[in-house]
Amino acid sequence: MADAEARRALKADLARFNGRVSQPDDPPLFTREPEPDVQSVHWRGRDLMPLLDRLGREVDLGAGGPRRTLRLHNPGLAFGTTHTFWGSIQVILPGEVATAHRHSANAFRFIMHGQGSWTNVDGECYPMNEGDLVLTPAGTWHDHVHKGSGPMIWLDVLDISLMRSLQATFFEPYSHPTTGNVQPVDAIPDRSLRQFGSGLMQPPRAPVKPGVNPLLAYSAAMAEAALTQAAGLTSDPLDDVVLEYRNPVDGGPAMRTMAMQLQRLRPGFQGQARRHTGSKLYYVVSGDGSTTVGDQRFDWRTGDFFTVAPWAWHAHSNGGTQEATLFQVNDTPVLKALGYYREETREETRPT
Ligand code: GTQ
Ligand code: FE2
Repeated sequence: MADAEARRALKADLARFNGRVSQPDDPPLFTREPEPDVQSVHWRGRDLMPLLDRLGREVDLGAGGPRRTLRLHNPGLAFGTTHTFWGSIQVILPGEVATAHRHSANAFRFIMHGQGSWTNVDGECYPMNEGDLVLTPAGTWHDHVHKGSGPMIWLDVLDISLMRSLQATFFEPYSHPTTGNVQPVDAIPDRSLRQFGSGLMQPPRAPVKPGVNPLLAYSAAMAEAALTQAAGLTSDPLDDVVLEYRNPVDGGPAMRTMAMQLQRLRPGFQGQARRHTGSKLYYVVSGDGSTTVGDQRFDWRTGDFFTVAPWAWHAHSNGGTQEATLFQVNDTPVLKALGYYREETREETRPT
């Protein structure tokens, strides 16, 4: 009996007992290199902004913990911005409250526009102004309250795709006997910042959990000052001036599953090409420039977003006359933790 026939016959008999044997027409078990479903995508701010405006005007923000968001959808996937995380743009209007809840997904916000909003994270309150980064680690209660005037717009990133693929989804709406569906504010409303905000000096006996970042907010002013200091170093061949938001206790990534960076590309910078496992999303904070990803070229400007798919060659450049600033989130902490991280760089400044 030919092998193919034997396999077919076995397939039929094994099926009754939830067993399988590989068939000649099955796709290969392994590919030489990653062949991701995730696509590298460019979203233009000028396309999204009018639709965000409509979203704010035409879509209600109900109670019970829903959010009013525009999701950055990856066309290669059933859901998600990449196969591990979701990036969404949240709109909240003056006087509105996004009520409290908690979930097993890790989340953070990077503020795009507006001022006067506050996020309450487990009783601590942090302002959300342009360029601020606020974390809501897995399991923390959080609500957002907008006390300012004019719409607030921020980028939310949550490791929802990863959480779903691991089938570890938990969600709980909040309820409090006196404050209802928003949390009361602690007597020390910014405890994590007071304890860990300097980064360099910390209370020696503050309790911390291994791997969990106790610092909940990184202000735009702090990040800008750090980036200005780093600009005095030798240019990084891949990223020019780049800093990672770090857990001040162990120096690890800001979140367990997601690392965030801020970088500045100065005029004339031509970055080396690299590729690595893991996916990333960029938000253009200011300026313009271009990134080649595989055989695509994204000419980006302020307010744009783009993703880089796993193992895609990519290189940044700034051919203009102004500095450009990019915020980035990536899922490499997951790959590193599990031993799946790999990277390569090319000497040339352009992928071929
Ligand atoms: O603000 O808590 O974009 O729970 C998606 C889920 C934002 C949030 C999102 C969420 C939130
Ligand atoms: Fe949430």
